[in-house]
Amino acid sequence: MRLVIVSNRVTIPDRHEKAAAGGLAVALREALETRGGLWFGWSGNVVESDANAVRTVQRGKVTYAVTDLTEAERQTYYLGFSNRALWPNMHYRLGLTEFSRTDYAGYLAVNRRFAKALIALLEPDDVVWIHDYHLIPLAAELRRRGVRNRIGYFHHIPWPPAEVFGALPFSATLISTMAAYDLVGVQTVVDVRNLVSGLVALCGAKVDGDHVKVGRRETIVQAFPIGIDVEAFRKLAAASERAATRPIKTTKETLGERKLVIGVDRLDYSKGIVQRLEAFGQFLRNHPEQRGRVGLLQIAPPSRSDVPEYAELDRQSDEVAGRLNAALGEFDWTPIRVVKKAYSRNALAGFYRRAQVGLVTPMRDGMNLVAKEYVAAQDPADPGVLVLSRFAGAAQQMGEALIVNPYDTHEVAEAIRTALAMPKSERIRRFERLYATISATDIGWWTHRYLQALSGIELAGAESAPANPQRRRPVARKKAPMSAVPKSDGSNPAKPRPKPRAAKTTPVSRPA
Ligand code: ADQ
Repeated sequence: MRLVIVSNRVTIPDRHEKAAAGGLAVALREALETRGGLWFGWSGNVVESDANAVRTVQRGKVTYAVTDLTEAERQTYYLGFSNRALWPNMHYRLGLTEFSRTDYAGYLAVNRRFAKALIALLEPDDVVWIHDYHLIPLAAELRRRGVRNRIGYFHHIPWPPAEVFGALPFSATLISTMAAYDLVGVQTVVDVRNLVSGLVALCGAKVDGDHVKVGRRETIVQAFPIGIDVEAFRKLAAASERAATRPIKTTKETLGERKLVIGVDRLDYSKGIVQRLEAFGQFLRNHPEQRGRVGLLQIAPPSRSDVPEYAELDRQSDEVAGRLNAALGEFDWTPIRVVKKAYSRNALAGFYRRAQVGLVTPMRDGMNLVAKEYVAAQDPADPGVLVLSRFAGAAQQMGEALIVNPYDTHEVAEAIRTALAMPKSERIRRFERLYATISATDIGWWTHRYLQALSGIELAGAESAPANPQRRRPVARKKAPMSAVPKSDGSNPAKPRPKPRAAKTTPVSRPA
């Protein structure tokens, strides 16, 4: 069984590139290397016209197959519908949602083009794992062309309630394409509830446990909270104590005895960066004795700068940081430093370890890996405190953090104060529980659990067309598992597979 991963962007590693520690891309690469497989998606390149060509590159047991986008496709599929309509809608931001029919048509057209290109590469018993909101209708496009392979989807961002998702034009059509997947994974039980009730409200789905039937197709919806490579991150952070790299050495020198509060996010309005800066200002106003004794380092590399809402956020964060620094700073102390750069994982691990407070306050987030990275990087003998938004998926697993409402500036300001004053014994107690949770649900656990669930599904409702019509290979019959064709050694590995067990969800400590 070969694994095929499809994601919006594919980065082909250099031949001798050492994998960076942790990270989703690395985990998926490892899953592919273990099983052998293919990774398909956009190269990141934009061409004037005719982007149909697919380039393949072999790296060990993994084939990377990439295609370019035309400028029109980048505008409509990527910047337009994916990032100006779906992204804000799915982060509950109706006011920021910009829908256009041209963008939606472009989104569907790229999904169709990806489906056609992928079919030419598929083998009958491939297991296909599609990632994220750019590619929601991809399985439906594959099914329409007769693909019967096992296809799973993982949704990395929140799924909003039906009332919110339903405000998006064509929402019923789009959500109904979810039924083309055999397994739909989302981050939390709240997202499961929202997606399933959306399927019921918008397209009359019938629900039986985690099985959801739309018309003749049935899918399974479950929560798979994503994790990080905790052990790798812990090691990087511990090694940073000895490292003499410039950012870490300089942070040490410039901080002196001062305490550090850290925020690390892509510059994105969902991350609540502006609100966080305001909360830090509020904290300094509420507690003037803290002035000169603590600083906020906000690391926020720009992303999606071609989208107007992101350019506006960039301007706004500069404006707020400048205003607060001018109002509260001293000649020898700048309260807020905003650094708009991406750092290596080594440097990030070092920054996290030096920070007494990790301030992770998104207005809404699928999971938020920074919360987990911050905990993994702490010194177990003297750990810092995580302040975490209740609207991050991570809050459902990480109840021992100081959980806050990011819309309440005063509450966040007071949580910063509580974190800075927290006795060591309590910091250790909270840290140990958080660390145990993120270790037990790390990235290896997540990948394994998802793929196990996907390969355990008894296929149903597939049409009786060949897996790859172009190639005319033999395929399994309806309801038979894909590997039902006996192997050349005479064995038949495909006894009917059990229906997947509702995978256990991780402890839910509070609703998001
Ligand atoms: P993102 O929105 O990108 O991911 P997040 O989960 O926090 O959000 O992951 C960001 C990653 O980028 C982290 O690994 C972080 O270390 C890294 N990063 C951030 N700033 C950086 C910097 N300045 N330099 C280097 N690295 C930086 C989406 C969803 C999330 C979901 C993830 C995974 O929006 O909700 O948790 O996918 O499913």
